[in-house]
Amino acid sequence: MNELKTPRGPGGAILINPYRLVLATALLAIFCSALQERVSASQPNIVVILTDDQGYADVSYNSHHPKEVSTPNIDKLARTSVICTAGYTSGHVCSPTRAGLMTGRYQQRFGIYTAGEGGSGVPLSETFFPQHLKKAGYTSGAFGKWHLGVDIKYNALHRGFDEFYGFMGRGAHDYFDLNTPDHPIYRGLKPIKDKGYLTDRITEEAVSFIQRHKDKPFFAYVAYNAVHSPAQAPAADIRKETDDPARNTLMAMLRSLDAGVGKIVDTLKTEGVYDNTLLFFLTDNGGSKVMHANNAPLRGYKQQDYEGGVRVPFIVSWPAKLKGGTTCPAPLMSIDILPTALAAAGAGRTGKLPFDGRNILPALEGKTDKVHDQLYWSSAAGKGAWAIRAGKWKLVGLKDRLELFDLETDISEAKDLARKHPERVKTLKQLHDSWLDEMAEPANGAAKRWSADAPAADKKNKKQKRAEREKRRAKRRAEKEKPGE
Ligand SMILES: [Ca+2]
Repeated sequence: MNELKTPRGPGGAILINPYRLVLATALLAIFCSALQERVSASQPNIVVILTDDQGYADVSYNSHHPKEVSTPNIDKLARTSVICTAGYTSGHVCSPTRAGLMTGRYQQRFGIYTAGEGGSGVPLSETFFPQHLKKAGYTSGAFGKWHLGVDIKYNALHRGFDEFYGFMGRGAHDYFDLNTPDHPIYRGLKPIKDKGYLTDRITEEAVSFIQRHKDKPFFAYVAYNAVHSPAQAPAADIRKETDDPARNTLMAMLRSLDAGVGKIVDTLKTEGVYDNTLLFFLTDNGGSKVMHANNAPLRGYKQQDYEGGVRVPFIVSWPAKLKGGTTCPAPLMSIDILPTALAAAGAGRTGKLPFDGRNILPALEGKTDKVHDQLYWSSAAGKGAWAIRAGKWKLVGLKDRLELFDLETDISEAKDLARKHPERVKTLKQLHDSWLDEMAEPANGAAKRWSADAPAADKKNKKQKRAEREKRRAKRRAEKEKPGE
């Protein structure tokens, strides 16, 4: 039997053949490079499609949808996805949910309880979604509504995104006037003049991003402002589907949105990256009453902590890993998306701020039916609205009124069981109080908790606001009447 003998020099020192060393180094480099490629090839792309104020029943995969609702593209996606039947948002209005989604944390941890606070800017000390993905080699693009700070220092490009097309500060934007100097569309850090129907433009930009970055892992955050107000759709798309003209316009807006989702999914397929894309589709809060949305079978609307304000259409697709055509009943939340994406990408967290969100992949795979012990909501003292869900129980607080619901038997929150279960009410309220104690003070200086003294201050505030509104209206009227303008 031959023995491999290691060549040795005087004193037994191992002699290294320089040619072999070069060869070994080269082989190691090739091996590492192949390994790197394998790692990046296995890293899924991440796509988050966030719609705005869309009703729970304004997707036709929901069996409760009214007959005028038709979302074939969203339905097609849902059929090959995991439908999260208890998917919630961490806010009941636009900006707070976005702040939670971008950080994987309850937005109340950094003082965001209301749309005004989030729209004024999320503290720069918070780490955003794409900043966590950066080290793992992801290229990130944000498209559509930002609503996380109007000042340029809060622009998506300063929060880890490599590309941004959309509007920054407010919750709403005109769908046709894309050339408004006081509320511009941005490309990156620069305001631009654009034209088209905003829903279609957001789709086109997202599609272009996917096409340009398909060869390496990417993160596309597609935040449609549809179907938020104003109620505007291309005239040719508005049909007399119901006796409610507002609802007819909403349906036309929904059609453009659904077509956009279809184009994004088709692009992923055409480019051959669909199977290894982890895609989340959800809306940012419950359907809006003002826009005549339908949240059946849920109670309430946007701006409320009843299910109609926070339980939303929520689906997750990742054909390479998740069995489609299934449902996940575990209560989960929009703050879970970031930790889940990092787990899927095999990426570590950047910075030290702890997440409140959890990796929901085990729940999506059906390995567990529990993600959180409790879910919490609070919009601080202004409205005095808060809620907690623990298992099947939900306690909804509105000023000094407390209502308890059993969501397993009463998804519509029709039967208040607070009197029947006072001990459970007490326990849930204590849990919520402890959670709220941990949260930061509201950024706008308001109190965290509603108190009986607040209404007087509220009334005064409302009166003052009404007077200011009147003053602004009068000023606009005067300006309109100026000759030659
Ligand atoms: Ca919204």
